[in-house]
Amino acid sequence: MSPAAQILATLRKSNHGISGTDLCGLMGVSRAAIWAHINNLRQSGFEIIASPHRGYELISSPGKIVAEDLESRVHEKQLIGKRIRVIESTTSTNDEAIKYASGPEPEGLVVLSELQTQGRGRMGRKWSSPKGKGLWFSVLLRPSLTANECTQLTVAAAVSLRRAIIEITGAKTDIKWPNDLLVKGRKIAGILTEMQAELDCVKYVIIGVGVNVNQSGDEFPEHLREIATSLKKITGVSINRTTLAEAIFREMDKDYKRITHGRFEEIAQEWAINCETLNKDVDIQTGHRRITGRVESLDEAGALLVRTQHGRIERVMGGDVTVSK
Ligand code: BT5
Repeated sequence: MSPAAQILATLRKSNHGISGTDLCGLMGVSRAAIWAHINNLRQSGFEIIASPHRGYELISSPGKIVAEDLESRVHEKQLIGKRIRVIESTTSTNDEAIKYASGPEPEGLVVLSELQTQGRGRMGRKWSSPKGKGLWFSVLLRPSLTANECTQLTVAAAVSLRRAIIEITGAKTDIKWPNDLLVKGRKIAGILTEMQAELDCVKYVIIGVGVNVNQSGDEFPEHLREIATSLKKITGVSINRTTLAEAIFREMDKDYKRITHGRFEEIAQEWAINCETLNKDVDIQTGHRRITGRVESLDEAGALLVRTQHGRIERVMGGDVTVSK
């Protein structure tokens, strides 16, 4: 953890303030160094007061996302979020994460941007990512999975996101296989999994996550107004994005560990309970094929098992699902 993140974590724990001397002792640095870090944090928008009796106190955090703030909230045993990069603007956080993935960067890195100028969905579709209104981030993973098994990671991200959203906002979302979270049929979050694999050996996987947090109705582009929604629209209040991101990273970390310990079955069960696609008649466009049938279950790799009109089971690894009315 960086010194600034350490200071924030300590201030948050000490409800009644902490003296400069105690902070120096805890961190093993000089008073001047503490002073410099506190001043930098103030410049980033943290309100920190210093008084002779109570020492330093954290009064409020800025509305924007600050890497040190997020870092200070990540548990030391957590892999996802161990390193966090926050940028003001980029084409797509998946592009940024891919750059790191091509180097020696270990797994667990999160790249988050306040604005994406070319946020993307699957198959070249666009993802609207207005400045400061949502969580637009990508997680770098290097799992020991086959390329096919990586569907598990998308399924896992959906259940992690769902849990974190309920915990922080109370909003209940439905999962639409493989990568959508919906509220009353409107999309509130999407996941884009991209990977690099050679001979079925996965070099890296990037899990890109977009969550609509604080857009009001007219802040969505016209073509999305009827099909998208945000947590603010659902709950009627603005949501603290840092608190939500903290919960999402924690829940994603739990599910990633379940997968790496061979416990995907638990995720599949949770998915089944919350999935709007299960036991429904569907139409699936996958590549050039169209499959019509009833969704029966998810298999151990995260693929959808669909019983067609002819009674056959089709295994679907990816595609666009339309639930028949
Ligand atoms: C997705 O694709 O749902 C994946 C979205 C992933 C976005 C994240 S943000 C961080 C990371 N960096 C990126 O560049 N991407 C990831 P798909 O299932 O193909 O859905 C795309 C469709 O969703 C579009 O064609 C629109 O109809 C709709 N859409 C676009 N922006 C939206 C938004 N903000 N909210 C809800 N729906 C949206």
